Amino acid sequence: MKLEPLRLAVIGCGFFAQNHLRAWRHVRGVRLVAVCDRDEERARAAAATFAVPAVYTDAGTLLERERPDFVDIVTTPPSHRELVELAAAHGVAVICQKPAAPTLEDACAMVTACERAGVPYMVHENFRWQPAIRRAREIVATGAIGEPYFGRITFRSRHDVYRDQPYLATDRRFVIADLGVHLLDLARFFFGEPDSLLCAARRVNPRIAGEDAATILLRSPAFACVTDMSYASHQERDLFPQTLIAIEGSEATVVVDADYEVALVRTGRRERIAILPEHRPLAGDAPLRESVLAIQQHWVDCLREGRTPETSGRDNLKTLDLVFGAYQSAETGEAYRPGTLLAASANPSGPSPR
Ligand code: NAD
Ligand code: 89V
Repeated sequence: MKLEPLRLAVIGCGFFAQNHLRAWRHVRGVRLVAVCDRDEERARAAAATFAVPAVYTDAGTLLERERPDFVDIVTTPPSHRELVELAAAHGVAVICQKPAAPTLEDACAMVTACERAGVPYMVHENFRWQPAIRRAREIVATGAIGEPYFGRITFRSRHDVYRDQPYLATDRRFVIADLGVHLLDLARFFFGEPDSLLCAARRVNPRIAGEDAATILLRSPAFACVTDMSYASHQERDLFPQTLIAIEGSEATVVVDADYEVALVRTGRRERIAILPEHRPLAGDAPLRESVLAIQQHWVDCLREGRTPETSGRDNLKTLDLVFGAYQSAETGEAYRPGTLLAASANPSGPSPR
């Protein structure tokens, strides 16, 4: 039986939405029926480029008139809560860009709104959908490296990220919230939940408001994982936007090296792992773009099959807890016990995490 395509609308047509819009053309089982941006020119430009029939400047009006099966929210974080709650109030499923919200209370409220309304909700956390990273995770799952006990997940650059995303220069909290959220999700993807976190962070670039370098150590009895990030690093070759990974196990190490090379390393030996050329319409594009297509397809497949997506709103609360815990640890100099802030945010009578 041929299923009708799911009708979707994209809200927010700025910088990163171009990647979403481009990817939606290749996702199986969807039809893009409308775009919306407060900035009408941006919405119109997106509609023209991607042949979208309807244009809105107000998300509420779009939801009333179009009644889509789901919306894809690609606005900046301060608007996420309002838009996710609006979708939930209309009984519309929702996928929302990272970081889900500027506070844990907002993120919890978004999950609650969607759960109460019975609508699926996923955070667009795309780094784990990069083909090389996915392949490395599969290798760990085969047992080829033995028992994983150490990880290093690193993203260091001096790329002028502020050119395309100027709000990052003025956000009081920058690199942990914007980029660290990806790396902390990857740490959870490879290792599961830590029981302790320690963070050091600093601002190197004096022209921005927030921190642009951070190192976070996650620990549990089973593993230690270091995630480190920077937009201030002088390097001979800048690898933006690549994430380098090493997962050490009792039998071998799996790495994602420069230029997305996946390899299995044993003392004195390196076995390159090819990433199979499956049917990947955006293959050859920047793997970040490919990861956008992969996560969007995952979301649609989950909606159709009634499955919970990997980075559901509820799952993503654990990643955000680590983000806010990292800020707390950096500010206090003390280790953070994961789950503490989340418990306080989910229970408003508890101590405020703000
Ligand atoms: P942007 O400022 O370029 O675009 C956001 C757009 O949303 C703007 O055009 C703005 O007018 C519109 N908007 C804001 N509030 C709105 C509302 N209530 N209704 C309708 N439109 C509204 O921002 P961006 O750089 O594209 O970032 C968007 C999101 O994407 C952020 O959450 C950012 O963190 C994320 N992002 C993710 C990745 C990734 O790899 N996953 C990369 C870059 C950005
Ligand atoms: O997610 C983001 O905001 C991306 C990146 C991590 C590459 O900075 O722009």
